[in-house]
Amino acid sequence: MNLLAEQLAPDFCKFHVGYQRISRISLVQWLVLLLSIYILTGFIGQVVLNGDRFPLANVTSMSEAEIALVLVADESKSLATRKGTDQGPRAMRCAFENSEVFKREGKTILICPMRNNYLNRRILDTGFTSRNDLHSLICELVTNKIVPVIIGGDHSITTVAIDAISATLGKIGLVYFDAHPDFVSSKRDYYGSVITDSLGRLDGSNVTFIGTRAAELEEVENIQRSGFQVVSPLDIVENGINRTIDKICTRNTSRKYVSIDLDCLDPAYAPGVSVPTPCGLTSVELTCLVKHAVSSGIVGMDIVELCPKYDMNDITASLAARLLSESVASIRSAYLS
Ligand SMILES: [Mn+2]
Repeated sequence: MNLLAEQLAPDFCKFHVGYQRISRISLVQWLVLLLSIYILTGFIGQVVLNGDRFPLANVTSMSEAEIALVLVADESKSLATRKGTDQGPRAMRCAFENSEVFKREGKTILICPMRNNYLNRRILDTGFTSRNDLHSLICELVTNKIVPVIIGGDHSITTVAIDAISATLGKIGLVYFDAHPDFVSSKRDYYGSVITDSLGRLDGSNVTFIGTRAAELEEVENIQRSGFQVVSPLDIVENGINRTIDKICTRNTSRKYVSIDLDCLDPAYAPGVSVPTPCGLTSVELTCLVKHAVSSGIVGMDIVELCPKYDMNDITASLAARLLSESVASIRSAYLS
């Protein structure tokens, strides 16, 4: 043992001397080093993010595009106790790369939906956009007759989208897939007041809530006053999916926006959301309804509230990616018809 200690001692001394040398580097030098690492890794992160694209994006400029994917990593208007929807867009893109493509012999092959496909679509991935820049970007897209497909982020980005689109088109219809009506009026400008904040821009005869099941009393009163159409999960169970499709397609014209809060789904299918609510839609019910909604014509759509921190094995992120595939495959642009 003594021999071993003697053998180890010199190395320990060398380390000790080295340690003292390191500690002699001045505090200022340490700060400069740490700042450089911070800036460098932040810069690298930006480059990697901006280099990333959804695999289904096949054009690189607005002049070529008919559909634009817009990512908004923002949850500044959420009051949820479960935070993390700002990580939703990134998680959805990763899930898309894992579950919506096959990789074989160095090739990436897109999965083709069985009803419609997106291979003849001109799809642009505009990358990440801040909440502040979203309004002007959507105005630009709409002016260029491009359908914005926005990926959030907390649900309040829908308010920005509706405001921007209606600035060009006037009042628009809305199909709102959500467990909650987001129709609070005692508080404004947050993810629970999307409908109240958008009221002046909506065509009241053309608004449908789907999957609604968790409202505050004031929201129930606001719905009754508004005359908006509501289809709860219980309505779907009792009346069947076809009746719901009829409700979407007969009342909602092509000048409509489709918003999908992933919490409209049952938490069994979508645990990774910020406000999970039991007794929701199944994944295939939602997919079916969304495909019918977007194929009857839209001015824009979004998929919001993915909260990866609470997801399990990417189950919600993969479903969100599938919803994106199925939607994009079936979108009929109100700008081109
Ligand atoms: Mn919502």
